[in-house]
Amino acid sequence: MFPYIAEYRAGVVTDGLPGNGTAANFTCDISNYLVGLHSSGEAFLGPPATVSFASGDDSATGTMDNVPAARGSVYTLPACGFAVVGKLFKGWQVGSNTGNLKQPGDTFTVSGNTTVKAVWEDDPTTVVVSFDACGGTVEPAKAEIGVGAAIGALPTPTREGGWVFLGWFTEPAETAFAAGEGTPVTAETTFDEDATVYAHWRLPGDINGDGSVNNKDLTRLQRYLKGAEVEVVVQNQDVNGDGGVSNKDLTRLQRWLKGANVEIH
Ligand SMILES: [Ca+2]
Ligand SMILES: [Ca+2]
Repeated sequence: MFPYIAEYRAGVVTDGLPGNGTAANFTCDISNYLVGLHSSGEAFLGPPATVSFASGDDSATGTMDNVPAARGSVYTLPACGFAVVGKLFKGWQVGSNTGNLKQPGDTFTVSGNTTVKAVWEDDPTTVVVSFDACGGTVEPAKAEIGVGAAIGALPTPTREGGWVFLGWFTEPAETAFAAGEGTPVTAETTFDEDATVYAHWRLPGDINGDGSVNNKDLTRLQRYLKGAEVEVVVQNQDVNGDGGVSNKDLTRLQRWLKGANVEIH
């Protein structure tokens, strides 16, 4: 790499006094070198290094660009451009120095390529509710609310393949037959600690609850309508959406399976 040859000279003065002042007073006239500020405030030319930023948390959002800096220069730490739901920014860890967190506006001397990592602490006044879409997708996947506060507006997940969202619940649905059962989560639900809530889904026409719609569902509905003791997904029986369960639903499902231009509910 570059030999460490900082030049304690004025560089090429474009404005202001040589030797002291800000780096903006100087122009680099050596290829690949950068203008930096020595801790004394004197500008100099030095070989380049990179200051890069790490979020410090897998769930962080935001990005921060790498910053080129002259090796040996004093670098002033910026504000944190990352955010983590439910956590507060505690400070910057410079390199491997875990014992001495620095704050935005603090400085360090760039001795080489340096990673500056954000350090976080739990926000004691908030809880994080995670949304598990259970086969679907949802945005945002987390909400931060005050301890004991109502969660308010809930996100609506989506799922490919015709699945219909039944709502958020405190437990996942064990099977299609259990979807919609359990304790629902509403805008008024409050949380005293971090929690995960789960999407429940149903698939219109999936009478036997096996996750697909085919002739087996037709047979199952037929048997059910004849009074046989068979298990059916209650929410999926009213295939034509008229509010009742009858042979009309059987006909509707049959036509849908044959590719007719009809809707199933
Ligand atoms: Ca099925
Ligand atoms: Ca019906």
